[in-house]
Parts: sequence; structure tokens; C-alpha cells
Amino acid sequence: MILKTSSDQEIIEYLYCAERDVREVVKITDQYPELTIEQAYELQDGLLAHRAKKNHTKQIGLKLGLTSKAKQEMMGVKEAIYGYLHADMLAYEWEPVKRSELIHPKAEPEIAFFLDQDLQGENVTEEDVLNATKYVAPALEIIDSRYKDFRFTLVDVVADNCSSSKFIIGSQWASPKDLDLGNVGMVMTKNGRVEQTGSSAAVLGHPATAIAWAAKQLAARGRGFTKGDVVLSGAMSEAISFESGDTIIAQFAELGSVLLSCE
Ligand code: OOG
Repeated sequence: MILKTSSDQEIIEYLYCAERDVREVVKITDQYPELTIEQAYELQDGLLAHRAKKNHTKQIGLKLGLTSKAKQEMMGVKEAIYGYLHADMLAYEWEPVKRSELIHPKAEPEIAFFLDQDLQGENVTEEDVLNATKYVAPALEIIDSRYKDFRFTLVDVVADNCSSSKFIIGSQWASPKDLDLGNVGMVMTKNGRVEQTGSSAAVLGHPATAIAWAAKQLAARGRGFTKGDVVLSGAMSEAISFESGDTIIAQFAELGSVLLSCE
């Protein structure tokens, strides 16, 4: 990351403080409408470096976003996006997340991939992704855009590390070769009521396709996935909002369930 102007530093500090202070802020493109998507990824790098230092944490993986056609259409874009996961974003099924630490959180059902090989290069295929994956597991991602009313452009959301906030991994892990990953059915309930249903097919047709897509994007920047990374492959349905007192369970065919409770 090359910090070119003081405004880069200002934007990074602005987004970091919004998360730290749990408050929504006006989107950055209101003030910097000329920012490009490449610059947004550089700002994301800067934000992550700043966050890692301030929070005494480190990178443990990546997350993909806007991988479903429905969400791309909603945003009027044709591309998915990616951001990074920090160790302090990991939350647990047995420990309620605190509503007071979140701005306006939403939960998304996803399949997490655990890589036991590096995955790099412009020609990474779905098969390469599956070969590099030791386990897949059910996951809930908590997204918590720092922007007012969850409204943003692609540039805004990329700079904001794709709304990443927390994520929870379920306890049932499987080899990706033991299930039909291209069509894992999912039901997500809130307090016992069905809120969303979906399939992993919503994630660019197959979650491994989404990860192969990301590998290509990363390769263009001289990067890749590395052994040990956890990768959230993108939402299988619309995100749902939650408040204190709510319990969300996402149940996946063949992969068990994952629970999020909020206090
Ligand atoms: C952007 C992040 C969305 C996904 O899986 O689509 C995302 C947002 O909607 O805030 O993580």
C-alpha cells in the first residue's frame, strides 16, 4: 500500500474510527467522488494495516462479497468484491455478540473454506480450489457497514473492507469432496421463524467458482490465498438484520448448522 496523499490517511482514520466508536458515517464518495475501485482496494489495505496495529490483531483469511446475482443486481454491478478477515473478527456460537458493539448488524449464511495449500495464480480453477481445501464448514458472517443506512457504492464498500465485522463457524466440518458443494440447501431462522432459504448455487453457481474468481483478482495484484487461510465464499441469501435478544440459526444440508445469538 502506497499512501499517496493525506486524504488517504484521513479516509482510513475516518473508517477505522467509525468501527471503533460504533457509529455510522457518511459514505466517502460523497466527498471523494473521483475515487476508483483500484484506489478503494488500496484504501482497504491501508485500513486493514491500521486496524491490525490498533487492535493488535492479524489477518487470518478473506471474505468474498456480492457473489450472488441478486445482490449484484441490487447494487447495479457485475463484479464480486473481496476483503480480509482479522483474528479479532472471529466470534463463537457459545458467546453472544454484543449489540452495543455493532452499528446496524446483519447476518449472512455462507460456506467457509479452510485451505491447507497456497492457491495462487491467474489460472486457478474450481478444481484447484477444491484440491486446496481441507474442510468446508457452515458459517454466519456478520456484516456491519460503517456507512449510514447501509448505503454505498462499490468503491465505498471495498474501502470499508466489504462491511466485514465478525464471523462464526459451525462445528461440523467436512471434506469438500464428500458433498455436492454446488447445491447445498440452506434455511436461516430468526427466533425460530424462517427468514431466508437459499442454495450455495446462488454463490456464482458454485462457491469454488467464487474463490477461483477471487484468486484471479488477487493474482492481478501479485497476491493469492495462502495455506491456513479461512475463506468466506459469499452470502447464499439476503442478509437479515438482528437486535439484542435475537437468535439466528443457519441450517445447511449435510453441513449441520451454525448459531448466532445477540445480547
Ligand atoms: C457488502 C458485503 C456483502 C456478501 O457476502 O455478499 C457480503 C454489503 O452488502 O454490505 O459480504
